[in-house]
Amino acid sequence: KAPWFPRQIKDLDRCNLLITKFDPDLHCDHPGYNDSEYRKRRAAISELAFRYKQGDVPSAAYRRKVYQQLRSVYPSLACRQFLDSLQQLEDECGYGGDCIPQLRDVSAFLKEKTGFQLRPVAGLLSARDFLASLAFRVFQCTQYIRHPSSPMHSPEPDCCHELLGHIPMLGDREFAQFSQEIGLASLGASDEEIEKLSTLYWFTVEFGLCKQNGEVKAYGAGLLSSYGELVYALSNEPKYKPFNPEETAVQPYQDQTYQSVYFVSESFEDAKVKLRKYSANIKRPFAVRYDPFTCSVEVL
Ligand code: H2B
Ligand code: FE
Repeated sequence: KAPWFPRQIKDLDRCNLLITKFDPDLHCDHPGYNDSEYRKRRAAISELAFRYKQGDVPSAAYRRKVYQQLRSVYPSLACRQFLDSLQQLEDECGYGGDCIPQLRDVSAFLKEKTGFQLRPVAGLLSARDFLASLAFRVFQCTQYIRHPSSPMHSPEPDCCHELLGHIPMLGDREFAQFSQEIGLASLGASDEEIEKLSTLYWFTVEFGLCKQNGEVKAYGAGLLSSYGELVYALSNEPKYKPFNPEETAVQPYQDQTYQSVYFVSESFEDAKVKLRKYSANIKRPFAVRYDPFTCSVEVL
C-alpha cells in the first residue's frame, strides 16, 4: 500500500514532520546554541508556524545584512529569469536595502505571477512533506533569520535563503512548473524514490546551473543565497556534469560544505522534459493529476 499523501491543499496541515538535524536547541555547534535570547525568539516564531492553518500568513518583521553583497554579483552570475524576477520584487515588493518584506506580500506576488504561495514552516521538514507541498504550488518558507554571528552562512534554511534564493525563481512560470512536477512525482512514492527525488531537487532547485547564451549561470537557491558558494560554483574549480536525472538522482551530496560537482542543464525546458521522463518511470500503482480549480490531487 502506498504511504499516505495529501489530496487537498488543506491536508498540508498534516505535512509537518520536522527534521531536527540543525536545531539550535539540540546542536552545540549551531551558531545560536549558546544564545538563549536567540533560541527564545526562534521558539516564538516556531510557535506561529505550528499554529498556522492553510489560508492565513502571519506577519513578522525582519532586518537583513546579506542583500547588498549578493546583489552586487547577481548581474554577472545569476540566470536571466532570476534577474527579471528580482527586479520586479525590488519594484513591487520592497526588496532591497535593509528591510525584509512580509511573507504575506511576497506570497501575494508569487500567487499572481505563477500561482505559487508560501506557508510558514518552523525549520527543516522531512523531504516527503516538503516535496508534497510543491505538488500544490505551496512553498514551505522559514521566517527566522540566521544567527548574527554568521551573517554569510546558515546551516539550515532561513529567510535570507528563501527570499533571495527561492522566491525570485518561483516567480518564473517555467521554473514553477518544474518545481510542481517534482512535487507531483513524490506523492505516494516509496522511501527510496523520495531519496532520489530529494537528490534531484538538491542538484537542480538548490544547486542547479544552466546554460544561457553560451555561458553557465546559476539558478539554484542554495547558490543564489550564498555569496561564497555562488562565486565558487562559477569559478573554474568545481567539476561540471550535464544534468541527467538517472545519474543526478544517485550522486552523493554535501550539506556541510560546498558541492564538489554541479549539474548543468541546457535550459529549464530541457530539465523539465528530462524530469518528466524520469518521473514517468517511477513505479506507482496509480497516476496523479493536479486540479488547479479545486487545488486537489486526483488519483487515477
Ligand atoms: N524543509 C524546509 N523547511 N526547507 C527546505 O528547503 C527543505 C526542507 N528542503 N526539507 C528539503 C528538505 C530538501 O532538502 C529535499 C527535498 O530533501
Ligand atoms: Fe532551499
